[in-house]
Amino acid sequence: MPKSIVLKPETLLAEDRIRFADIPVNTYSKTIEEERSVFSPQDFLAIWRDMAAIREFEVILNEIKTKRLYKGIAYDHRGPAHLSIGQEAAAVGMAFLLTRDDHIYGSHRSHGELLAKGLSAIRRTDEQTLLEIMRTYLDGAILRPLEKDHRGSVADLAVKFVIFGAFSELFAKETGFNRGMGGSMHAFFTPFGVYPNNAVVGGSGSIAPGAALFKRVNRKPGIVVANIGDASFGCGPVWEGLIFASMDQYRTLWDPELGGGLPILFNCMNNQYGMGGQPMGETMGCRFIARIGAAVNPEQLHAERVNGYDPLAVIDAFRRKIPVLAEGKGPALLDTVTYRISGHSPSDASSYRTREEIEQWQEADSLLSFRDRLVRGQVLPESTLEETRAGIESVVFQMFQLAIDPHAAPRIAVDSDLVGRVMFSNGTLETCDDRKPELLQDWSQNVRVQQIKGRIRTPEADGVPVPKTKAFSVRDAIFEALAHRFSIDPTMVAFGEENRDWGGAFGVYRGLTEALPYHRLFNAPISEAAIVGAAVGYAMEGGRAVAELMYADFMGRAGDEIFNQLSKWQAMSGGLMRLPVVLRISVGVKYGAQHSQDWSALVYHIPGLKVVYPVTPYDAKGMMNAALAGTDPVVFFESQRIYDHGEMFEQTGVPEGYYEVPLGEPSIKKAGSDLTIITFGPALYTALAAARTLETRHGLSAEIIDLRSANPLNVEPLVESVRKTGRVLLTCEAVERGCLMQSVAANLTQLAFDALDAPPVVVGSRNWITPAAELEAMFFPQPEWLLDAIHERIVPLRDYQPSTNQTDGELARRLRLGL
Ligand SMILES: Cc1ncc(C[n+]2csc(CCOP(=O)(O)OP(=O)(O)O)c2C)c(N)n1
Ligand SMILES: [Mg+2]
Repeated sequence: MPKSIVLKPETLLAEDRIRFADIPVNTYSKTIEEERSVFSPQDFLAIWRDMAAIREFEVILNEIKTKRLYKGIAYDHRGPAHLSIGQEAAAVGMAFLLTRDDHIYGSHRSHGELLAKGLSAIRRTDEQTLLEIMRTYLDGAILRPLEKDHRGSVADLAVKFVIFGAFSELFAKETGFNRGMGGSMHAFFTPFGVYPNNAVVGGSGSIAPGAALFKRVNRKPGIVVANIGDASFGCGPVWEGLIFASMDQYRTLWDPELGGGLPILFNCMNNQYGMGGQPMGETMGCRFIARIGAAVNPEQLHAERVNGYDPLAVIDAFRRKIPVLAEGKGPALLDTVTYRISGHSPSDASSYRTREEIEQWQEADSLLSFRDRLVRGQVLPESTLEETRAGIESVVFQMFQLAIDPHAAPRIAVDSDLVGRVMFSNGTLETCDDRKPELLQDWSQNVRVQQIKGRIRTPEADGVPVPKTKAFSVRDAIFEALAHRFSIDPTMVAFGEENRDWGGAFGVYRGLTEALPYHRLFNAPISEAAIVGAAVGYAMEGGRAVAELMYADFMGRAGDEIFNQLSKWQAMSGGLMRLPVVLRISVGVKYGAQHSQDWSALVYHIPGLKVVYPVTPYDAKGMMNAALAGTDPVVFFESQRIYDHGEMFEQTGVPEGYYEVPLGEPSIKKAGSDLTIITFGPALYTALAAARTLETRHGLSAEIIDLRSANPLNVEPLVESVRKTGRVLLTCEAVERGCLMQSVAANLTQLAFDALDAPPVVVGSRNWITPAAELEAMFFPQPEWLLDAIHERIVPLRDYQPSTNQTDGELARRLRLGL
């Protein structure tokens, strides 16, 4: 809580009532006559055409999925197709007023939204810009097959481009918007403001607020729309996203010049069903999604329910909500009622609903009713409407044929390393924007910087080891790297729980509160999913974000955001997106079962994440510098055990200036010849203690190598060391079963088998809960465990009496018991 907000008992304990305002439900009632003064005949025709385009697109997919045939053209589409037949008016209504600066995020059922937004963007973009976008996007790969036979306007060409790019993406073609790497559920096209769609339902709920944050912090125009299904409002990340997006601080504590509340509209595409579950009446109790607004803030998120079967009602709602967001009064929530006439997927037998129900919605079909209204209101003659419909249907059909043509639209080459090439962007980016970074003070005036100045950066001073109280610590090292990048990159923001006045839960950010304005460093709600999701959205829009989880044990709360979002979007975008996000995760000790776990193996297992765990000040600063200069997501583990540690290895000390330690290079912390000990995390210090005993009492010289980075990892120095010593022990503080050292051990067995005198041995923590602080020595690897394991399983030590059981037999016994 910032000191500027003073809490008084007389206010907080005073009697009062919470009052709610009415939430409008389907209150749109304009006649077509009234709307004629708002829309031109071209507008009406455009709405109609876009709805017809989406319908045809989805009908084709439905036919080829169910019959593998459409109008005599055979095609077998193996991937998914979650269709939105019935939802066209909701999609077109949503997109109609949006500009290219307005960005939409969606779900697995967003073909319609993608097309609607694309077609709407074309209408709002001049020919020159359209041509430029089409010519430069993927170096013209989507445009080329369309250009040669095209007769007509640039806008017409762009319409083909959108439909062809979408079909191609679904069919995993090189001409897809994301080179076929995203597919049906993830396709997007940012030049027209279509941002990632998410197959993990509700995924956009936590990501889109980060996009809106980017717009506010970097003063970018436009709003963000998060299109989310009705059933997905049951997802935790959606709730977290709502809370994150509606924090008071945007309006109470941030510089008013930034514009206030986040410009985001949560738009529920309320098609009445999940897959088969029915949110209203069965799986949820709110009856109206719009009601949720009343729970979030006093403005009730300006929520209302609108008739999503009428495109004009939806457009009317957007026309009223956009200024609300522009005025900084966001976020907003729309509950757009529609109906999915199609099955969840083409294989859906609709066993959860009656035929009569579907028929009633078919009768109320938004295309038919809109056409009838236009005809009856004498806005446009039926013949014009039908001609337009036939025209766009023919374009959609042509684009389908072109997208399945292996010459015009080749399949992405499955035998190449295409996927491998886009897993990481591996770039260097000094700054994401060239604006002057906003700082509140000169660093020389900063109290933390002044404190650090007095600290000793070398292992020894005057010939004696530097005491912790005087040492430049791991905590200081991370601070220095962050301060450096904050001074260079104006887009860089850091957020998480207790990040600001508290100074970060473990003091890394101390001093930054005074140096940075609120919008560059802020406290987030206890919403781990939204913290990581927002960092993803922020980076998708072009910024650099540092998100923090207070304990590794909380990764589960942000599981999807770490495992499916942060890790995957660079590759799922076909390499078009960079995600410069550093996710700082502190690893606890002394706090028991749910606050003292090293979960590095979880992220190590997930492709698409760089995973590092530096444990010396020199490495921490150099690796944080490298992470913050890069363009990939980096999960940066920090051990609470060693935040205070000074430098023990770099004799010349930790440089005051900028330097990088490349991610992926292990570091030999102690040279040796008889045995290699590989460590990850603070186990380095345990290994050092063990190595001292080995040397002084047993005459064995151990080489100690700190991995520092688990992924990527250059194994060459490890192999070289093992080839020299013939023996290797690997240790870390994660529980032994499935820890990432097991993979490293397996790799070394593979790569240096012939040089090994004994199998690689892994010593981790016990496969238990982390017990109380007083009992931790039973749980975390101790120096004597390492000695015992070496003695029992690698090389017998002379005159040695083990104090713990580290034998093969004990290992087998524990495995049998699951312990
Ligand atoms: C986190 C997650 N849980 C479950 C699913 C499986 N699933 C796919 S679509 C769907 C229904 C989603 O319903 P809703 O949010 O209303 O969107 P709609 O499909 O109706 O557009 C489910 C449960 C998923 N993709 N992601
Ligand atoms: Mg639904």
